[in-house]
Amino acid sequence: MRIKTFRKFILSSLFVFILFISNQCSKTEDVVPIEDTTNQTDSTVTIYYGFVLNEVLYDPPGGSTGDANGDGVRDANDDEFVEFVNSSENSFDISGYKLFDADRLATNTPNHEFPSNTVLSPGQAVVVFGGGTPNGSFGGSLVFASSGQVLNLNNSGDVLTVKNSNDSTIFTFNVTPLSDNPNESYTRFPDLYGSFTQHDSASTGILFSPGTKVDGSSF
Ligand SMILES: [Ca+2]
Ligand SMILES: [Ca+2]
Ligand SMILES: [Ca+2]
Ligand SMILES: [Ca+2]
Repeated sequence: MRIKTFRKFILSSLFVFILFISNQCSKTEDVVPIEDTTNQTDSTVTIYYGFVLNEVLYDPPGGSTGDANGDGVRDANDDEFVEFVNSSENSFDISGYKLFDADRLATNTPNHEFPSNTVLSPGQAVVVFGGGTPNGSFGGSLVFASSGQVLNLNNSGDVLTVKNSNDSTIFTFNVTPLSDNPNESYTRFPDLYGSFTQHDSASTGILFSPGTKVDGSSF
């Protein structure tokens, strides 16, 4: 009787152990967590199942150089953009994900909401411009113009908030520590893993790279 009970105990312990292990595996098999251990500005924490904020242009350069969305017009609002990358090994559904600037967060009305059936392939980027009519290949990324209103990332300081389809905040990006009117983007360098740095210092002469790595190559 005692032996039977002991055997039962061992078997059920084994079962629980196997459940635990398989659960751990299923949690990690489809994601590549990003460890941003070298962040110097502490402006962002992006460790979210391989959905990485990689570049932010809150201050488009003046003149035609600043036409980031490629529509032939430099516009301080329309040419702003944010770039995200699916760095995981599986497709990633971002339908219903929302972007807010500080003003819009206060009223809970997103500047942009990704439409249904927005699915990022492994390694694919998605770029959201403030507005206009984006024109270009952008490294084969998904490209949107902000759906609600322009991104409205104030050069003097702002906070970008990203929420998922359940309206849970998944991360924020604080522009304020980087508010030095750079006339170029801030990008992670190295792409995906590095700290945010001004684009020109990551790739000389290139001021931004919507949809591509800093050197213009595809993700
Ligand atoms: Ca701006
Ligand atoms: Ca433009
Ligand atoms: Ca704003
Ligand atoms: Ca880029």
